[in-house]
Amino acid sequence: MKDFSTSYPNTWCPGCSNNIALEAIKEVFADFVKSGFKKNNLVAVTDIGCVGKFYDRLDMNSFYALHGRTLVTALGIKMANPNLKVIGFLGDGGAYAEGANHLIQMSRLNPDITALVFNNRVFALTVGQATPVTEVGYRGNTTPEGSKDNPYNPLSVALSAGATFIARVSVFDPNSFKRIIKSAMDHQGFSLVEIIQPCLTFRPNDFASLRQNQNFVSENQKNNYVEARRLIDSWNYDNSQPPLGIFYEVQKSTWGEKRVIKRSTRRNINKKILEQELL
Ligand SMILES: Cc1ncc(C[n+]2csc(CCOP(=O)(O)OP(=O)(O)O)c2C)c(N)n1
Ligand code: SF4
Ligand SMILES: [Mg+2]
Repeated sequence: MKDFSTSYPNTWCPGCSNNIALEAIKEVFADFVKSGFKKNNLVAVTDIGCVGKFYDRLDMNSFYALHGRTLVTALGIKMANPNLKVIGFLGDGGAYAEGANHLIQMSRLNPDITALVFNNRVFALTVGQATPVTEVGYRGNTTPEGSKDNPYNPLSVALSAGATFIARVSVFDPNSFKRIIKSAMDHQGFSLVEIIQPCLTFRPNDFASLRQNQNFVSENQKNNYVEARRLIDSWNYDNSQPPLGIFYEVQKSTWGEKRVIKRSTRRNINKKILEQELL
């Protein structure tokens, strides 16, 4: 998609699945612009990691945030200009380890921003350490005898904290990938999309198994909390195929909507300021 392409060199490993995601995301963004949304009002905020290179590869307004601090940066940008559509790009390390509390708070507060979590189940840029969603037994540089710690389920935590849109897609299924990311961007409130992807360099065996995943859920009951809980908790980041699709989507007041100050309150504040100035 020419409109969002840059001439910046591609620094991902040859064949990295981020390249597939990049092309699909460029299409989603281009469709947004075609439907009348101003390109200048789309903002990407990227975390640190291989995922951070989306900053280099997308020609659009962007901010390269600190590791684990993407979502709070995105919220700050949205606060400054509520007309912007702000999309965070995070890895599983940044979102589920360093930035875990921010993910919980965004789920709780429901600001109108989107989080795309690229989950390759490894700290890839720092050469292959286990993250909190790596399965027991994974052998990496810091776990030569196999990871010994159980993963946790961050989507389940987000649901508990009040998230209003939770989905999972595979990088190998561009059609549902594009459909679901578009729905997430259309959603009024915090939307969380986990993107399952293999890291060719540090988890090469994932490639074949993730390509075969056809474990799509029915989205007929996506506004049903109990059903969402069942679907999300049915996979605990082990070696089985994760369910894919939109698990939960409901409407609640957003962080911004709850902060529209009533005229009478504003008048009182102004009155108090004036009184203090006269003292
Ligand atoms: C606060 C902080 N902690 C640690 C690092 C080191 N660091 C840079 S990239 C990275 C790994 C990122 O992993 P992930 O978020 O999963 O992204 P991926 O590289 O897998 O796309 C780490 C730990 C850092 N830059 N800043
Ligand atoms: S280390 Fe893994 S995630 Fe990073 S660019 Fe290489 S293949 Fe892609
Ligand atoms: Mg990662």
